[in-house]
Amino acid sequence: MKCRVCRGPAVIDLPRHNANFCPEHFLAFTRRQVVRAIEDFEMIAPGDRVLVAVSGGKDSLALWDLLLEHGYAADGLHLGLGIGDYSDQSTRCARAFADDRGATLLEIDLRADRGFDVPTAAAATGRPPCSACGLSKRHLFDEAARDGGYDVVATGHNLDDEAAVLFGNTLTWNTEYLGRQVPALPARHGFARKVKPLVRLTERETAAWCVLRRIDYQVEECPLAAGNRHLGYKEVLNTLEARSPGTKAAFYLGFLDRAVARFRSDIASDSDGGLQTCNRCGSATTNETCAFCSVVERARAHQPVPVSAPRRRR
Ligand code: Q46
Ligand code: ZN
Ligand code: ZN
Repeated sequence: MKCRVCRGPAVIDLPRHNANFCPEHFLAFTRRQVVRAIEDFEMIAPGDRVLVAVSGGKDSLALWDLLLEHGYAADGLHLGLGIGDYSDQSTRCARAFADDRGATLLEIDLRADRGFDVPTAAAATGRPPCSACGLSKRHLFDEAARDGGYDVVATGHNLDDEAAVLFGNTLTWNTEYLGRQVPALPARHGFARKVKPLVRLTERETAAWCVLRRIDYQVEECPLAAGNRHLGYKEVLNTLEARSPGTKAAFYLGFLDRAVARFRSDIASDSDGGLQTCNRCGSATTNETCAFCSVVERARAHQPVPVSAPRRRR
């Protein structure tokens, strides 16, 4: 197996690009994909302060590494979700990366700082853990960006993630979500811009980036992920990709190129009409109390829920 660029020994094959790369040229390929995503969707402007959502997994650490490498003013924010050993190890990986690079890592520990954790919030509300978890992440990243004066929140969603979400939204013809599924959402209602610079890279590619850059990342799967329907969509798309390399990229990038604009008229109005200020935290909401504050209130009143041991990623 030879590198497409230099003909030296290749370490990775990328069937969708019909190419193999040596370490140096794989890293160059990865950087190009990220620069292209940032430029195509005007994700980050010169001088912007970026807050990176750092879970400690391969995607978020690869993203932070790439943004720092490109000279962006990128700080990290890590949330301690309270998911047992899985969370502890994730926090260790996030801290080790920040120490290594001399980068700024902000941290919020849900249990110590906010009086609840994800497993308890799930039990208290009777909703899937990912629902309480996603809500907490969105709220706390918005809040930290506002309080810290950041212009942009960057997340490590990759091509596999976005293709799986698109697949789900298409299966149910959720046209409003389809209209919103863009990798750069403008700032609104006091919330920072949200961007996903890794949308042109698969999770295999972000893992390879971390290995080649010697980044220690959390390899365990979240023990609460079982039952998340996006995992099923990923499996289906991986089967299609194995038979026909390039399917995932054609599906998602083709959607951005040729289809997403057709769903814009299905997006509910973005005007401030109906929005008020949460009576607990002050953020914009359609109810008296925002969804996050309501969940926190119920979770705080619930007995803490323990977590079972994590499963290793296949
Ligand atoms: S951490 Fe949270 Fe994920 Fe675990 S509970 Fe679900 S959303 S699976 S990225
Ligand atoms: Zn090469
Ligand atoms: Zn609130």
